[in-house]
Amino acid sequence: MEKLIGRTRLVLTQGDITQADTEAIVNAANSRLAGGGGVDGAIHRAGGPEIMAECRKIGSCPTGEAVITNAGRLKTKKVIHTVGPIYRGRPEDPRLLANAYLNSLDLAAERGLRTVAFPSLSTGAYGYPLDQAAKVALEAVRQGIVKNSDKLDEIRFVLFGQAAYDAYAHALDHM
Ligand code: AR6
Repeated sequence: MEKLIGRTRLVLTQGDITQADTEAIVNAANSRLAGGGGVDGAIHRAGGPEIMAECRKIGSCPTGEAVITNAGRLKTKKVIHTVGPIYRGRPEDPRLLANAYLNSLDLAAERGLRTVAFPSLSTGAYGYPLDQAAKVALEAVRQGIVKNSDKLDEIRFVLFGQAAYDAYAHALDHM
């Protein structure tokens, strides 16, 4: 599924983000940049130890912000590590989740990375309900594209499994 926002394509796909051939991929990291399970584990396994070595040098990343490293053995050029909120049903959860997408897109645009793949941040270990997260994610990405118009060619969501794909497809239909 695909939608054009200005001259930027917003694309929904299903698959494994470690295989993405975009110029940057986004990692669902934790604030200590310490690695873990889910997307984070998959990216470090597939990319090799170079990525963690850079994460150690950077040290940490507050919730909602983003940092960038090289991509080791991955096809992509750079990995943007961002930290979504651990879902607790607080009023600030949507803002923190939106910030993670917006700051990742700002960083990509600033570095001249024109194609970016995102996983569904916060919806695994961090427990954010998929339907709510999909709405926040797509609205934030729309805003980020508008803000960085002419600097981004394609923003792709690489969704893991049918349920995640369906939630994002539904949210995009209603956007
Ligand atoms: N490609 C794309 N999506 C994936 C992949 C993959 N290879 N693997 C899992 N997903 P999660 P979070 C989906 O838990 O909720 C880590 O331990 C998954 O199905 O990766 O932000 C970190 O170190 C889910 O829909 O990230 C943090 O401590 C989505 O990616 C914490 O988990 C996000 O799930 C971050 O939790």
